[in-house]
Amino acid sequence: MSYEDRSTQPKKYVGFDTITTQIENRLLKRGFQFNIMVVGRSGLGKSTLVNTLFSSKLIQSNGRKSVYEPIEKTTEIKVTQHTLLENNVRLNINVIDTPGFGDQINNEKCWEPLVKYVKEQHSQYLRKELTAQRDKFLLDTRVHCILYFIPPNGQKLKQLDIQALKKLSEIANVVPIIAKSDSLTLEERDEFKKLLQQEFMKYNFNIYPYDSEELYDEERQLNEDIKSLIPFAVVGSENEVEINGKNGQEFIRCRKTKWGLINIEDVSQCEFVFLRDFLTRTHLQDLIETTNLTHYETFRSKQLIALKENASNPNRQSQINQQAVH
Ligand SMILES: Nc1nc2c(ncn2[C@@H]2O[C@H](COP(=O)(O)OP(=O)(O)OP(=O)(O)O)[C@@H](O)[C@H]2O)c(=O)[nH]1
Ligand SMILES: [Mg+2]
Repeated sequence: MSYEDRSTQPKKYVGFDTITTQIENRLLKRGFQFNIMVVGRSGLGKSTLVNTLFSSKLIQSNGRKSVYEPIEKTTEIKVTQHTLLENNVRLNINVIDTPGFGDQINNEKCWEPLVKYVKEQHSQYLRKELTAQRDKFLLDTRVHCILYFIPPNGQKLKQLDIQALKKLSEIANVVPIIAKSDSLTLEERDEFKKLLQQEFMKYNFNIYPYDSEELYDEERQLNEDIKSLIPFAVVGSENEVEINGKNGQEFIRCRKTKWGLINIEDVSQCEFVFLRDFLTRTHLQDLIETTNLTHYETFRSKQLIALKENASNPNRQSQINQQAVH
């Protein structure tokens, strides 16, 4: 509103109705930081899917420079940074790719390095927060979302996945997905989804999104809809194929097989688009906020209580630091 316009307003006009624009401008300038981790058994298409999710709008990255570079087996936790820019909104994304489970002779507790990684990021953030002269904006490396890949075998969860899902959902927002769902028929996919939803209830996993009394009615409804879709049945592909579409020649992202094309952007073929919308359109801010207000807060208060209790006993300080990552 211009100053001239204000003179015509009733006298009591203060101008705080512009607060949303002010906040928006500030947030847009700063940009958003979103950290997403992919986890699951070996060879389920984790690396492919994250590249499918974010590569199309990528303007800067320290990962692979082109889709023609082959995806290699992931052997260590690897963070790649991407910056997406859409309508002046800057989104900084860290993708944390992790080695697949289940390749070792002894696969017991193979999720432990991942739990340790998540807790370490919390611990680093807490340390930064507690320094006397902390930075104005703390670099946020906390994991905001874990995509958990489940093999498309139509069976109940195996012990390894049960343990991993349990441990990870206690400390971060976990979103399970059915990997490589092109190997299931549509009926099999629906059956499997129902079975997995029952399994999540049976084992009482804390699957994101969570129920909260603070939600507005529309948000609650949206979460109910999302819950009925989880685990999203996805297909990943980095390749684009030129087809004769409605609007002439167009490129679609798909998997080309001997018997035809799987258009991964087509919701009648897989739920990749639902997952992408959920992550980038409807729940991005909530994933970041829930990490801060729920998961990090739990970690923080545990640590601070432990610090207080042990303040009189300096010998135990080193034990606290160790507890932070176990
Ligand atoms: N059929 C099918 N194959 C897929 C899909 N996504 C990936 N693949 C293929 O599966 C193989 C493994 O893909 P990756 O993305 O390397 O799998 P990963 O989970 O990162 O593997 P690790 O790093 O070894 O754990 C590749 O040949 C991919 O082309 C999918 O949705 N459907
Ligand atoms: Mg990989």
